[in-house]
Amino acid sequence: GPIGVFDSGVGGLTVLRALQAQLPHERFIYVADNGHAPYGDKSPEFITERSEKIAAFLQAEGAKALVIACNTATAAAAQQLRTRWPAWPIIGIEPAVKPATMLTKTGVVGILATTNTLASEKFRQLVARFADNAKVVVQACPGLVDEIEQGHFDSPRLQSLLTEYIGALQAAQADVIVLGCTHYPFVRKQIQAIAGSDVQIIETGQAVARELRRRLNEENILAPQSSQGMKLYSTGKTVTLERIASQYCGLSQAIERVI
Ligand code: DGN
Repeated sequence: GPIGVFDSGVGGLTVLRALQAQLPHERFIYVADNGHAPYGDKSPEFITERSEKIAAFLQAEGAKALVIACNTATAAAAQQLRTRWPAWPIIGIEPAVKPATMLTKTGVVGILATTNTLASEKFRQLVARFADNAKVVVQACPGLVDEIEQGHFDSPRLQSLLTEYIGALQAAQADVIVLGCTHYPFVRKQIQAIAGSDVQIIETGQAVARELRRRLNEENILAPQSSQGMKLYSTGKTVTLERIASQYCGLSQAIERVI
């Protein structure tokens, strides 16, 4: 079977890129829940309900494993999904706090993520685990996902949001910035330009791909050489999604509207 992947919208495509690169013989099905994006300001209950619905759809499509390519949905729903499908390999994504604390020279790491991710119990526990290694400063980024979801990677609004959010982390002396939302890698260059070349930026797609490979291996369900394929679904408008998928991820197939 294929690997099911979902996000609130285009963000998970940055994870999908990494999954494809590390697992080129796998088939993938991606669901962008852009009919309900952004997740950042929705209630955890709503996000969990959407996540369950999408997971059930991917399960019905025969997905042999599930990747929650969204930090916000992982924080809100991963536990519930694992309870509902205990035998299904489910891989979530969370901000790369640990690697950041190992890289910092100032002793301060900055996390950019959605309001929901930062407010979650899961994130609180993650930070607590590395509290002895470095100081963790967080910055919620309202508005950022909306801009990226619309494909506005160079808009004045995006620039001003980034300037504000990155400025707050730098004022706190952060020298490592963690992209704690899968949408943000689309504007990594813009973030680097504002932060300056002394600041290191960390994203999580590669780590998720390694974890997925480890799980597939462990379960003995890695695909044979021959299988390959990609199916893209959307719960909302497909025009911008198609443009971003093809322009930034080399995925030029038509996107089908579902659930
Ligand atoms: N891409 C999602 C994440 O990683 O948190 C959230 C995007 C959103 O809908 N706010």
